[in-house]
Amino acid sequence: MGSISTRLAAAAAVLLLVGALPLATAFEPKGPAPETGYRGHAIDSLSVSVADTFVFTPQTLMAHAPGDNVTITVTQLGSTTPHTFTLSSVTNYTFPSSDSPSSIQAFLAAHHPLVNLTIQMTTGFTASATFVAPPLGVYEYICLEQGHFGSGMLGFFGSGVAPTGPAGPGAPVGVYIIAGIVVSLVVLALVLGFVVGKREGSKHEMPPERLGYPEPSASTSSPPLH
Ligand SMILES: [Cu+2]
Repeated sequence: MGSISTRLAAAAAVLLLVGALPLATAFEPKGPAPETGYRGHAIDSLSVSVADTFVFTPQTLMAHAPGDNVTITVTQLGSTTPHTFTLSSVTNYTFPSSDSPSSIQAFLAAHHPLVNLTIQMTTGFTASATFVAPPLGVYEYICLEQGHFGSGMLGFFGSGVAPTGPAGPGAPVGVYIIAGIVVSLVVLALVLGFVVGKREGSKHEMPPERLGYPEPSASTSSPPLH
């Protein structure tokens, strides 16, 4: 009984850690704590990288609060694929995945983007933009190169709120949250099973020496007096 409950407790502890870790990372604001700058507004420095695939890394960014001075630097790690980093100015608006390049361009002409950087296809190329964090909400960033947005090259910038990543295989944040909840439920079930098992086990517990354990008090607490 003793060794099984110890194993159960150890398994529960490990699962609890595994379950809590993704939850903690999912809600953790990205980047270091803000410095304070002009007019007392915080300065948020954010970094994004792109490569020869259709993905922004990371796929979520966050300014600590609306009104912050935000600098975004985008770095090219690839060598064959140009990109743009285009941040929409429309609060809580998500481009439909079926949007054609011409309809996206029409939308951006009507709603001037907060940031529109061109990332050349030279390894190590960087481009950066500074802007004031917009009103509270989530803003989508996309790549305007032909076919890139359609292939899932997008992400979400939260102003004062932690954004959820895009759905799909490239965006595990939502999956982490679900996995964290499932693992936490399993841990709860294990702990409940452990408690119930211990209560039932205590009715007919064997003396420790018959299980092969020495009496703990004899070996650890008081040495023999003679
Ligand atoms: Cu692109």
